[in-house]
Amino acid sequence: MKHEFLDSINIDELNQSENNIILIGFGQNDTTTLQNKLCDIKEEESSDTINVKFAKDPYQNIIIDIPSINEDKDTIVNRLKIQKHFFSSIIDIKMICLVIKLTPRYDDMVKDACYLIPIFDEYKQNISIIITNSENATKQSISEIKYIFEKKIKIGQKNIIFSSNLIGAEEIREKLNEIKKDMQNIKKIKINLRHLLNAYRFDGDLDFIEEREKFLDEYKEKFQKFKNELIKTSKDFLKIDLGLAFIEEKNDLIERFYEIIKKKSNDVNKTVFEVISFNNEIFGDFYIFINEVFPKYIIKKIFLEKYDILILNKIENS
Ligand SMILES: Nc1nc2c(ncn2[C@@H]2O[C@H](COP(=O)(O)OP(=O)(O)OP(=O)(O)O)[C@@H](O)[C@H]2O)c(=O)[nH]1
Ligand SMILES: [Mg+2]
Repeated sequence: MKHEFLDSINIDELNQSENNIILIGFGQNDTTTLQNKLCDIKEEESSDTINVKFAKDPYQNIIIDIPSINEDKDTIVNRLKIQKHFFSSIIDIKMICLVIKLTPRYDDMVKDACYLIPIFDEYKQNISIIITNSENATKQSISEIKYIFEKKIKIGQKNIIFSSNLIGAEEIREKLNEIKKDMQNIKKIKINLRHLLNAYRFDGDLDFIEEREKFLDEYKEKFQKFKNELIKTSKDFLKIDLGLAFIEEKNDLIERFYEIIKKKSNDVNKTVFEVISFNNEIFGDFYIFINEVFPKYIIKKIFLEKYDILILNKIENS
């Protein structure tokens, strides 16, 4: 495994550390500012994080700033490559910090969390939430946010930290250390790629609306056909056959859609963006069908090892 993203910290140090903490969020959620703060790094101006950045805090925690999940079409291939590469490397992770910016609408913040948490669904005990930009939060809104988050996303109030320009680094570090005590090291973290892709929430490009509609129609027709078959099928093994056939058809559809968009756009970023967004759009129905057909443990395997790899491999090879 290559680690070209490593600069300041050497690979052995990282592999041996039991104090690796990742920061991840949507674009411009102050992730880098937070890393700089925790690690006493003075940086004059902030810029888009393109690579994974490693830095150590005074307690020897390695704080890892992951490029954000954002809507910028021009950088999506690179971002996904780096994210995929990072999460398939062989390091242990102690804590996953989801970095969410304070907004007046709590439901927007909850929604962000609802997109981020499933990426790490196997490791819910290792998740904490850092609410940034919270200098204007009142005591009341802080307790409301904690309450709502706990209710809706089932992350304990203790694991929610507020951060702002006005809160000192040491205070945040202490809270992180406190939370960390109750967490077990994750050996070789494995994320849910499907949910990572799903967190890229964008609409398709107008340039490809015709192709998209055509493929959507085709998908809907196929979906209906398989649904009708499923109703007629009572034996479990036949249902599974049907599910596998549907996956094949769907992958084939995505494959063809990819080729057509690639030809038309001649731009790999645009193509990948469009394919992910199309795939996200049809995923809801698809998931319901798959859930009716396969036992739960198989579904995990399909999504992790087969289904979205198709798209991600294209990115890798682009
Ligand atoms: N008011 C306020 N502004 C902040 C705070 N933290 C960061 N900012 C500003 O928010 C902007 C985004 O900060 P970054 O830390 O670069 O955000 P990021 O999540 O790393 O962004 P990308 O890597 O580009 O996705 C910068 O202009 C920061 O100066 C904060 O606590 N309060
Ligand atoms: Mg950044």
